[in-house]
Amino acid sequence: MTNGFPAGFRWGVATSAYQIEGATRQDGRGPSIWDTFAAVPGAVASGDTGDVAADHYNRWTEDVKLLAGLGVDAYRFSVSWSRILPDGRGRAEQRGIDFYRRLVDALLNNGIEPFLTLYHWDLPQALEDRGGWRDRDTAESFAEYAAITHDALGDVVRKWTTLNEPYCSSIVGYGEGRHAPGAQEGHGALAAAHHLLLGHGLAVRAMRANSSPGQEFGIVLNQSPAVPVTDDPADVAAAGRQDCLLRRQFTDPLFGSAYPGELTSMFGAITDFSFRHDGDLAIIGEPLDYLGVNYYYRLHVADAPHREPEPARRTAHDIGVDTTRLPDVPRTGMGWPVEPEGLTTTLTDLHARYPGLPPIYITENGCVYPDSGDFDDHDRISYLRDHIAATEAAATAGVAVRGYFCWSLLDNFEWAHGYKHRFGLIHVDYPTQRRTPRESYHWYRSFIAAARQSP
Ligand code: IFM
Repeated sequence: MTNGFPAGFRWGVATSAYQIEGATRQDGRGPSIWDTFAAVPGAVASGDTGDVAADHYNRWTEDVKLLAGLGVDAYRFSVSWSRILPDGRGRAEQRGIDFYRRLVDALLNNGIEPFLTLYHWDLPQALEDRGGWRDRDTAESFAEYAAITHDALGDVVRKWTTLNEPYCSSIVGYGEGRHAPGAQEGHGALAAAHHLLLGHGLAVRAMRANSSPGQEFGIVLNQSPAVPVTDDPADVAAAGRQDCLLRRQFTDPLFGSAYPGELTSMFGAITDFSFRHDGDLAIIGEPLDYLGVNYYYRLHVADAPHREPEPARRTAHDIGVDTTRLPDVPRTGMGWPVEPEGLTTTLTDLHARYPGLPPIYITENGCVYPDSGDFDDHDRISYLRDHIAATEAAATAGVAVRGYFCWSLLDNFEWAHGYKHRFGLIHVDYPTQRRTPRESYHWYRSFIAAARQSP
């Protein structure tokens, strides 16, 4: 095979704590907003919860063996804040810290580099009870948690990611209410987005102040670029609003030193942005060593009338966009359009838009298809192959891409969808917790081995 990837390119897989660990009441872990949300009737499909998930907390040694068998260079996982600080701040739980140390030690013993994410959506419930991400104090608490975790694991972990997909934690969690904490607020969602970014900047500063040479700090953003369904100016403007809410609300302050002006104008009745304080943008714009990009699909956007009668509640589902008019292309089992070229343009567009953008890792990419039951997931193999090629095309075009992480190592709790959708290279039989590598696991292993061989 030809290889357009730079030397040292990292091949990996990714997971997150709440989606795989289970053991939600073990070893002093405190409740998180996802424990609370999943217990609300109707919030998660089939009443599923993360209580057991893939029981990774108790089966991590087997999972590290599977990682080693896959031959990956790196493993991206997240730490559960409420395992380390059961009340969100204050008293630390040593048993939680010890769990992650054992995991990291085992990864390193197998030559696998740990990529640690501090926040993958599981805010301690105690902090939500005090206002959650609507509240500026939560940003300060996050920086404290980051500093404590960094103190505990900084000698063995070099890659430190603050947040995973702050769009989902803010707009989906506090605006649409499809994710924990299940709020449907306009102002609260935008305040949450700002406080997540602020917490990120404060955390980077706190960790960097205590860092050793070779440590790197970054953030992971979901990138679903918005494409207008026609060249009608109304559709083009709608795609612009969608992109502003999902992408530029985060990338502009992180890499462009300002919020997009459109963000304040497109919500009409929301006029109170006093949660943004002087000096916040300098903290948010703290230089980063890498950007993680999660790419699954493009959004196809048409103009639509506002659906909420109450303008003060306007949020993601009420910025006057319709994202249901999909093109005639193959779709995954979740109905997501398969458009690998969207990954290439996402990367080249970021590169062009933000001079000084740090190097990029593709920190998530993957898919679900109906389970055939025989572990022969050839559709997933095609999806991965085409998206890896799309990543390579961006690298060849001059984008600094440093690695690719497939989502996900194991089948897991897919948030509001529960266990229905299976993203894993490895099948998990939930009643027995038996792990069975799918064909895609074997394909990815061979692919990585061949990529390492080729010049
Ligand atoms: O499972 C999620 C993950 O937690 C965040 N990014 C998207 C994945 C698939 O929906």
